[in-house]
Amino acid sequence: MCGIVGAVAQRDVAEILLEGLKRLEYRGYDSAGVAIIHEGELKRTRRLGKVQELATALDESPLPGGTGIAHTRWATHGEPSERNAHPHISCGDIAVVHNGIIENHAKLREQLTALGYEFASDTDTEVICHLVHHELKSHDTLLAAVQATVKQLEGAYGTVVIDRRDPERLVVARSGSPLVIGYGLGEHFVASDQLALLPVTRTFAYLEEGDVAEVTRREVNIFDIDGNPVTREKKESEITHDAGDKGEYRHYMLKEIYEQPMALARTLEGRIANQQVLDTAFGDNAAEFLKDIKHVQIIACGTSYHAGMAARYWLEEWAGVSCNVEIASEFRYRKSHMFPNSLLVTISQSGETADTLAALRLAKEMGYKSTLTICNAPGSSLVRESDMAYMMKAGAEIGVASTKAFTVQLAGLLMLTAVLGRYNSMSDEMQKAISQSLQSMPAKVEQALGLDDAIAALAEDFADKNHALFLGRGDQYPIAMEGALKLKEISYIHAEAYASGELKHGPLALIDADMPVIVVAPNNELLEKLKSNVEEVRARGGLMYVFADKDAEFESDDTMKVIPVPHCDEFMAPLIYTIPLQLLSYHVALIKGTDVDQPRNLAKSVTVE
Ligand code: F1P
Repeated sequence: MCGIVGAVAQRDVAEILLEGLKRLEYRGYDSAGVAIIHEGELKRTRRLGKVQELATALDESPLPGGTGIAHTRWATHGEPSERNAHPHISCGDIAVVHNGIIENHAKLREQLTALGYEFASDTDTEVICHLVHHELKSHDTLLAAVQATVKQLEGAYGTVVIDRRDPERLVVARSGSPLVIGYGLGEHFVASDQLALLPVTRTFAYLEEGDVAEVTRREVNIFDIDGNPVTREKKESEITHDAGDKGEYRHYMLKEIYEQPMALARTLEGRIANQQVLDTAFGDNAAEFLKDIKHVQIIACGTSYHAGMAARYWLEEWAGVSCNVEIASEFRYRKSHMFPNSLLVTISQSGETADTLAALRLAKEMGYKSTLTICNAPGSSLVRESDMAYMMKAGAEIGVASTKAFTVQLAGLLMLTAVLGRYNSMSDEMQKAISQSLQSMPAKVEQALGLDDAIAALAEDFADKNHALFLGRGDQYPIAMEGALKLKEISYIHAEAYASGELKHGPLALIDADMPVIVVAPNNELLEKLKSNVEEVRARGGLMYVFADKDAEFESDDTMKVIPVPHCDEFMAPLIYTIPLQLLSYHVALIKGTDVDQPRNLAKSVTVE
């Protein structure tokens, strides 16, 4: 959600902090701030708006100093404003940045106010800095005061604290919100994501839940939830290319759309042999975990949820296992039934989505036979807490609206279908056909990207529209849902998706010339039924945009524009039809002039509920 960066070094750290914030800005971006200790004084600069506003302010009035913390915010408690931006400061001594939500902040605020602390913001975070300040009256060290403070906090936090009276130390604490320590030469760093620190180090250790660490230039001492000293494994970053660069592209989203053939090729690498998907795609011991599975429960949010929705069609039809799919925030708060021999699958680009993580923890308590995550972030909470992980290898995704992560998730889920199918009712021929389809995906996606110019021209029609309807049937229904989500996320056009068989049960009432209808129509056994639905729209004066297989025999006319999509087999069709819908939302957003990579009110990694 928000982004955190901290540094303790012999050099000035403002530039490092700022660069880190820029790299994390895609996660949350309504305000940003930095606090640095210099000659025993705590100096802070905060700005409403993007990190660039903060950069300009620091250009005009630089903050020297070797110990500092910085934050980019996505508001939860308190409106986006300078006074609510982090870092928050207590009594000129303690500065704090925080990701997550402190659920008992109201009670703590009352207690601290009674103790004489004055609050300068509406945030939940501010209780942390006053609490630390208060605890320092009865504890000797910043570490001990933070340890005493976190015991009183309920909710999720990743936090970094500095004290101007102890100027060469950061104290960090993690519970429910990721934090990573970066190791440099005679300097150390902390961040909510290693991406922030790649310009200064490639050696990282992730804190575990409940850990508190004190970080100085020379040492990093980590303590577990009970205060025992622990070591956390240091690893070299696996990020091979620097995702912080847009290259030749105007937006990260466009770059990521175009990276899909490469991302798919990477995700397939080493996972198919002898025309079969290998169990090891899901981890070394995956065969043991997967062989008796008869039911799959998929949990995810947003785009990842749509990938799960598509997989349900495949798992039930081709793998012969039953499958439920549910939004994580619903699953975690309701009593659900668990079938015997059930596999719990979480899908998440970031691996840190709070609701998905909570759902996984609940499922483990419920006694699911095994747990698998389809995830793009190595070392993330979902990966660490699941029995198995399918590492997506899509490369860092910066655009808030997910694109390449979605298609790579679909590929991973198709592989899961093949493997579970092998342990259940799938024929060798079908396994072979799925493997072949997977292997031809990168080239087919490349072909589908060739529709870019045609779609850019089409996008003009949407510039003055306020609503749109997306229709699909079968496993294209989730694709229609994903198309609608993309359009609303980045162009702010209200878009809804319907399974086209549902048209006459309500949405037909909406059809008129101002409601464009987008139809995804591959050449499958549902095509004839879809054609009847198209006629229903046409008869009501609706304007249609039909993405159809060239053999599907749709003709463009006054009421319908047909965009021929390269011919593809049934296994890859949902993935291929996703591409033109991504391009459509991108071009509509361009015309509307919205912020494509950082749409209003959204955040990339939703680490709060
Ligand atoms: C889920 C998700 C994304 C969406 C946006 C907000 O994230 O809904 O699908 O694009 O970035 O979060 P994740 O669990 O897949 O990381």
